[in-house]
Order: sequence, then structure tokens, then C-alpha cells
Amino acid sequence: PVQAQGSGGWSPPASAQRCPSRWGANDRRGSMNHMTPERMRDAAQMIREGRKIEIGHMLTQSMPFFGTRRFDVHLKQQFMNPQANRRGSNEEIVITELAQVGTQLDAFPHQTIGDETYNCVNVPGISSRGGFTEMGVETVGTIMARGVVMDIAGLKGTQTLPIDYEITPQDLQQALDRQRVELREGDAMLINTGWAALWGRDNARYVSGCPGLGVAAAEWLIERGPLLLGADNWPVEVAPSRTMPHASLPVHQIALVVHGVHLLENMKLDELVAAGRSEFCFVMQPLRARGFTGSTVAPAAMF
Ligand code: UVW
Repeated sequence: PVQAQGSGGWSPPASAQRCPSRWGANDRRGSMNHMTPERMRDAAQMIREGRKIEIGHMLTQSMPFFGTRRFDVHLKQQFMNPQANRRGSNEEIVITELAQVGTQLDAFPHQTIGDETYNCVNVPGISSRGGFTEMGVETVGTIMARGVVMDIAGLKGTQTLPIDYEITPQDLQQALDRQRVELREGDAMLINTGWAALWGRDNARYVSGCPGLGVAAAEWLIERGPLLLGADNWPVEVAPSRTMPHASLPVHQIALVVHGVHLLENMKLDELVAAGRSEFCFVMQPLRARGFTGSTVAPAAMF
């Protein structure tokens, strides 16, 4: 585990402490190594009722954006063919950061410790005009796995956790006990904070901060071997953290860079939680976009 410093400052582990990763020095897939044929088959067997709930937001121009990110749609209402059937054609041009808007999966080069990303790969060394030459989101591929949602808002008896609520390992264990479900290695581990209630309603507040995982809770989950960590807020982690006020998104570094665990942000978990589903078959196809730092995604829970 990484150490919090008394001042609220925080330093990530040095290269020698974090590399090679548990998967070996040449590994580039990190937590995706957990997706074995057996786990995929077991996940498919969780689909019993034939129901699905979409657990990502719709991409629209009225969604919240972090920083200068944008999503501008321009309709291209095109030509009418001269043939007798008068076929018209419509398309759109979208100006956006396709990797980092909406419900999104972070790939490893999205974050660094200094110049290094996962497994101490030097980021300038894998940067090219066409994107990253290693560990772009295309290395993730189709995901079908067991998913578990931990309803921390429900545990605390609220719809939405307070903006500065830092989720602890105890909260996670209590939520699992309350929901009578356990975590298994290779699960997509998801957190319901209720923060998504602000999505499209109060976008300024949505991105101004959020409740989420603290460092100890993130490490507790990572020890259990997640396929990915997801939440219904913009960074999965609490932001800013009261216990680490001088650290910028430390869970991003711990998950993506130190352990090679993908983050799934801006989820929409209300319907799934309301349906009382704690475990399900989690299905998601990130874009096959070469060298991207992530991908907008449309995950679903099937059961
Ligand atoms: C940042 O990169 C700041 O955020 P995120 O990964 O949450 O989109």
C-alpha cells in the first residue's frame, strides 16, 4: 500500500517499488488479465431472466464536462440523390474528446507518475501523432464479466452522498454484508454514490467535486483483484480528498499507474440499484480506437 503523509501530502511509490507489476515487466494489459475464458462463461451464466439495464449515460450536448472537454454535434444534412427514389442522407460531425467524455473507461496512458505510466513505461517513448503506440484503449477489448455494485448511498440511508464523503473500506464491507454479496477476483467492482442525480441537472456542481473512494478504500478493492473500478461520479474517487488535500486524484495514479486497474467513470447506476441487483453479468465494448487514452462506453448489466 502507498503511504499517506501526516501533512495531508501524499507521494506515489517510486518506480522500483511499483515495477515490474504483478503481471510481469512486459505486461501491458494489467487488470484485463483477469478476464479468462472461464470467468466469461461464468458471467454469461448469470443471465437468467433475460433482462438488461444500461448503466451508462446518454451522450448529449447537455452532459457535464470536466475542464475544457466538449461535445459539439453539427448535423450534416446532405444531398438528395438524383435517382427517382429521391434518397436523402444525413450524418453528423462531432467535435469532442472521444476518449474522455460521457461514461468513459480510462486506459493506462491517461495518467502518469512523472513521465511514467503503468509498469513504468515512459510516456514520451510511446507517444506519436496517431496516439499512443502501446496501451491504448484498443488493448482492452470486449468485456463480459461478473459485475457487483456496492450501494454506499443506500448504506448511508441517502439518495446522494455529501460532496466530500470519502468512502472507507468499512463502508465497502458493510455495503457487501447489507446486500449479501461478496467480491470475487476478476469482478467489475462498481460504486453507487448517488452523485449521478446531478447529471444534466446541475452540471457545475457535478464536476465541482464529488463523493467517492478514498485511497484506503481503493487499495482495499485493488487487493481483491478487480477487472475494473467504476462509479457514478466523474473520477471514481472522492475529489478533493479531505484526508489528502494536497494530492491531485491519487486514486487515479494508484489504480491506473501503480496497479494497472482501469477506471470506469460517470456511470448511471440508479436503475440497477432500484432493481435490487447486486450482482450481474457486466458487458461493455470500448471503442477499438488505436492509441486512445480511453473510450466513451455504453456498459450494461444483464441478468
Ligand atoms: C481527469 O483526467 C482529471 O479526469 P478523469 O479521468 O476523471 O476524466
